[in-house]
Amino acid sequence: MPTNFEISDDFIAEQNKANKDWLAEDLEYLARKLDRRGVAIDKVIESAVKLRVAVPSWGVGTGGTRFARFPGRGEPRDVFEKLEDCSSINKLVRTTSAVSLHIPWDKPESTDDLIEAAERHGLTFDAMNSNTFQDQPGQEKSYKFGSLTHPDGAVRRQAIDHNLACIELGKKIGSKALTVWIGDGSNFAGQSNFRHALERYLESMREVYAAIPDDWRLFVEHKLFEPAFYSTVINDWGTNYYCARELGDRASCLVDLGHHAPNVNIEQIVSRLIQFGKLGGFHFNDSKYGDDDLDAGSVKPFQLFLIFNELVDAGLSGIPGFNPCYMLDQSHNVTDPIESLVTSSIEISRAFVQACLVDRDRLAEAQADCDPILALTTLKEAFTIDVSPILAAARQQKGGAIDPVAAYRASGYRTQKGKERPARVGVSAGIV
Ligand SMILES: [Mn+2]
Repeated sequence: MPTNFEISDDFIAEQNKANKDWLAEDLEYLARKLDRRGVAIDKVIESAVKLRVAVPSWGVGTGGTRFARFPGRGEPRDVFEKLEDCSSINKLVRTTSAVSLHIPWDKPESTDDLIEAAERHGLTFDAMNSNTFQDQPGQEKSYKFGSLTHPDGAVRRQAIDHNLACIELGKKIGSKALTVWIGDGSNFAGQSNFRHALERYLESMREVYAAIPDDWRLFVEHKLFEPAFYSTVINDWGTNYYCARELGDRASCLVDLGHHAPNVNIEQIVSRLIQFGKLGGFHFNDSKYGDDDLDAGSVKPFQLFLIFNELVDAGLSGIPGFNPCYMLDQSHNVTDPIESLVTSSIEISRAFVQACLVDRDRLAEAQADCDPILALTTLKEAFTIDVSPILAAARQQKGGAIDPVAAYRASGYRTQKGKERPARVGVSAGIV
């Protein structure tokens, strides 16, 4: 392999020198503040150190809209260059050591090379993602009118086989989960028989589920609309829950924050899925109007906090089988994708740490006393604590950057990649 530019541990340590003093000062103040409330800051830092959120391989390329895509400089051109970028993100924040692949976008010519590259970068593989929402060159049947739910059994067969191939590849590279999102649905009233489409979905998915190894999980991802604009087969969490339950214990629901109608109470959906033992994991992003795929925590940080409030509460309650997987799934249209993924992973950590600081006894008391103001102020108190020093300390402890974006910019990484990766014609990134 040629020696491509990397952000070295030494460079990060050097950058951290400039920020060490203020971090110590801020930590000391925050430690005193938390101590007054009986919270030991070291324990909180320890929790932050353990948190993991996977990054999607497709996130390191520039996304786009239905109207245009504006390619960035030095974009990764294949899965190996995507791993390079994912590795850089992890070096800066140290919480993103797992990468989620999308097949066939990331299908390698050699599985051994892929394994070797991941090992070299200190990365592992998160959930495999199958793609039956677009046609690939040379593909026999078209997914224009659906895949796993298509009225034609031959199309369904092709879509099932693709999912089986994703599982096989995943087994070789050490993945432990398959995420299935389908674009199937309809654009016109009467176009599709809702009941029959869902029956076909379950029939197809039963075959996929049967191929899931014992130590794997199968995530079903629902989505309200798009690419189908009248109806979607797996349209909401209720349908998702029903399907996951029908399939079996290894199947659970994946919640993509953008896949709900505006103003839907997502934290309550999360709570319901936890209660029903079917919360598999998340695709984190943010939105204003629809499935905008904006950066996590950029529009509705309080919602993100409230979701983590449910997650932390479930963790503390020791709910059996509660073990959700966290992943970012967003589209970067106007930013350097590395900077977006770095800051978004920090926002996930921030919401988690804030949720850890909720005074749960006082919240329970407020709930029991029917005191909504005390309940809300208890949550708000945790939400408004600036936990940045805790996040920075957790990163630093693992060799990451105190100020990751500043360190990234100072490294000149993007300029270097611009030289190493001259653009290839026809490279495109995707959004799911
Ligand atoms: Mn998603």
